[in-house]
Amino acid sequence: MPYDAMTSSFVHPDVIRGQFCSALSNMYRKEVPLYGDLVELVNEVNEQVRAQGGSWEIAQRLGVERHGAIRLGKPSELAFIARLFRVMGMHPVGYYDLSTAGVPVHATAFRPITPSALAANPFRVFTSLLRPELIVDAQLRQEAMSILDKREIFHPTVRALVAKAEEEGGLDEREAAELVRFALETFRWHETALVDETTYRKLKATHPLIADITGFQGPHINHLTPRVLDIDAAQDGMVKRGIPPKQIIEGPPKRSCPILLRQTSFQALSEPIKFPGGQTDGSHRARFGEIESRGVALTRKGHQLYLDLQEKNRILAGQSTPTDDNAKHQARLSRTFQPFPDSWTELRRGQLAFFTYSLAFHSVTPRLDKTLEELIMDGLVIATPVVYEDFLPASAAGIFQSNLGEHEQRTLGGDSRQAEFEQSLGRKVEDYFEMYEKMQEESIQEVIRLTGCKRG
Ligand code: OOG
Ligand code: NI
Repeated sequence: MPYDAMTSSFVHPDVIRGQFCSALSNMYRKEVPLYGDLVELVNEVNEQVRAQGGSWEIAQRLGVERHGAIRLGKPSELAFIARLFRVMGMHPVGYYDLSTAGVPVHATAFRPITPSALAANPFRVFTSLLRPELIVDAQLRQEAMSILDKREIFHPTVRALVAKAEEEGGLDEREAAELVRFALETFRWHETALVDETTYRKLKATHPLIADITGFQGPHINHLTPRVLDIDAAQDGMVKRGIPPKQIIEGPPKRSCPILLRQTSFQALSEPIKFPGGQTDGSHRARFGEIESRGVALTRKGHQLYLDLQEKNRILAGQSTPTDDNAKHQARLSRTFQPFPDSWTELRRGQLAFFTYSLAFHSVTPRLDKTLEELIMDGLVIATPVVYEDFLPASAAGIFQSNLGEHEQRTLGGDSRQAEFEQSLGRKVEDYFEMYEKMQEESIQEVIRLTGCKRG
């Protein structure tokens, strides 16, 4: 039975996702206390912004994390996590190839897809999968794959409950609570490595990410990300609170009409680890805290303009980027982004961003002579920006790199392997452009149906 046909004796997937998100957040705050400090800072900044009159996006669901991230080792882990997340109402959206940026993984984001599910709980998980074929040393590649081959990251109770949910159409309250409890086991930190010290060092020398993915019993959650209403204030606040931020805020510059996604994080902690059999201790960097601020979703045309301007900025920055501080970077970025229209009307008329349309009043007299645009101008129809709910591969790569520290790298760059990724996943990923387009189109059709107006 499909999940949307569930009867009321089952716990709604949105509710299970909410419970999972809050359990994960509690666990992570205990595991990484600095993350708790970041959450406190975010709450302070959000309070200030709200006291000053709020932000562009409705200030709802501020207290819950927007996303987290894990890194998986083998296709069968990805296939099963897709089934687990589906029980929580999260579906794979987007394909992100990070190999072009020297990070040997590709990824998707498991997320709620309907507006009501996003409003109920927006939590999503950026999930990457190792691409072992990018490890140059054939012997080490073999070794990494055989370590992963033996690894089981899911608790048997989780496997059983996911199968049951699929067969019967859902889980009752007791089963949902058990699922959340045992699913946490997969995301927990393991202080003792899965491999001996020599192997760990070899993996790390190839790429720190390879050690992080193959060196442990499970894909520990590596960050959680609450939403902040003023990310520039939060970046400064981190410095003041002694939370070491990454060098720059990723993504577009600050604007009156925010676009896409801006993100920053504190640098991953160096944490003590042990090796099996009481061998000497080591240290490992993987876990951090991140904050994000979301703007309007861009059309393909708008997204291309965004990429072109980022590329232009990279060229303008030239050699200065590595030592650039955030203030300089943001100032340059703002200048480079001058050509990107910064009013909702221009973004809409230029078909650069997605909007949904609705009536300003409950009842309307038919407007057969008018166009949609005229009704907007008359104040009878409202155009609301659609929030970008996805990720940016270049920003993600920046987040990855800032957390790996100085490292050598013995992995290759690769070409995009979406079909292979989807084969591991067991299905195709959703195309987010198509999803936003559909939301926009459905709302236009509804306004046309209600008013009889012309499209344009
Ligand atoms: C994931 C980094 C990507 C984001 O917000 O872009 C990400 C990772 O470090 O595993 O979470
Ligand atoms: Ni993130």
